[in-house]
Amino acid sequence: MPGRLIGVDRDRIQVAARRVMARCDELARVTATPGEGIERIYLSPEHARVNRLVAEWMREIGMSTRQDAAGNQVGRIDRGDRDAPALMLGSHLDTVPDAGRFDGIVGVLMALEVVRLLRVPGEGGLEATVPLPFALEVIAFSDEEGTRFGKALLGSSAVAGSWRDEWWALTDAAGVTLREAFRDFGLDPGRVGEAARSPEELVGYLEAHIEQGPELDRRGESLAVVSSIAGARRFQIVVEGEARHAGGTPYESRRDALLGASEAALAVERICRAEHHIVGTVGQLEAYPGAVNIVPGEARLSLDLRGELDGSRDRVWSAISRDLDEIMGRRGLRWRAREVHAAPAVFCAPILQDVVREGVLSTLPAGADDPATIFSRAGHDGMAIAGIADVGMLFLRNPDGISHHPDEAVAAADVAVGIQALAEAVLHLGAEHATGR
Ligand code: HGY
Ligand code: MN
Ligand code: MN
Repeated sequence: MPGRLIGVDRDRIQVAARRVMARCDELARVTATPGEGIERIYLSPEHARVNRLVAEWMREIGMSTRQDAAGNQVGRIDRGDRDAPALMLGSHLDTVPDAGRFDGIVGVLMALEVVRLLRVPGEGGLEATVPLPFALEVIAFSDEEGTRFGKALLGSSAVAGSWRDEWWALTDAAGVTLREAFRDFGLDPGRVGEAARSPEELVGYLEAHIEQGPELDRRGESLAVVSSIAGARRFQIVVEGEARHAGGTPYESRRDALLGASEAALAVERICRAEHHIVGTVGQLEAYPGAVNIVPGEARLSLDLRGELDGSRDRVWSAISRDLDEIMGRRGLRWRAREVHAAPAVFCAPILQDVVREGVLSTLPAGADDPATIFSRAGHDGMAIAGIADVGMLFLRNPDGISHHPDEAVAAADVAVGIQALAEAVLHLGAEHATGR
């Protein structure tokens, strides 16, 4: 089907892309660590500030706005019937520590540009825009990363209605519980259920995101269709040995927890490298009591384990567990693991893969080959939203795949074609719905 975004000249798309890049810079300045990088965590003053900024930008293009009961910022623009289901676009505004300025953020801002392009004449839009048989919503999820409480996808879990009461007791590094943080932010824990959306309210969820991997850069292509999102499991592992004097304790008498944890981290790498599409990462490793002259009696390490398929990922976890039994047994140590996050792999809906593919093709010369279709090793809010709606994703080239790092980058030119592709995808989905697919 030929491109449908008629009446939109390239300059308009370039202006949109420049606005996205400028706003990524503006949002990057809303950080808990000014001068030391970008950090914006769930239920923080920075979270509140970016929600207010994005709400302004939503109203600027005619959207009604609300902050939902879990702190997600939502904008909506109707097409006639105010009760029509909506296509939800968006991504997340929270970050990891010392983050880049595009992970999540660029997807929220691109969604706003798509709404701006697809407004009908009555909303300051284009005469030529094809009417849509559904409303458009943009959501800025509040906690995709899980930086503050360790459990990721809190904002999108609330929207999906999969919030769990056990999460209220989760604590941050300062010992503040999720319940207390909710209240401090001005939210009522007892009303978090009001954020939940029903499947009938949504025709789907479409997210644009940087790839956070090197594939598109290697291919020299701007955009890709996402086939699936890797399933993730996160563990906090404790290794127990015996704290002893660093000088007077002979090696044969030591039960050094840090050395056991270190062997464990190397075992994770060895086992995962031998597998296909499985990655395991130890991102945190701490020794206790943490004095220079004490053999560590305890060590705590995190494990982030992901796989394209849940079954193979879980088999790798069993293999890692067996290896840890051997390591700790040999060293006279004990270990235990607590699972702090789990999200099953999600397959993007074929209809949404198709419209994203059509959208990307609309940005390429006629007769171009199909764009790349790749699976996401990074996690995304779609893993939670898949519980209530079809999920689709569009990837943007991310030079060197650098992400979760200040050097994270995306080219304005790729943002421009990404906006056009996303807008075209929406119009193609509208056409599919209009024909009853
Ligand atoms: O960790 C991830 O994959 C995502 O960036 N939250
Ligand atoms: Mn991230
Ligand atoms: Mn992200």
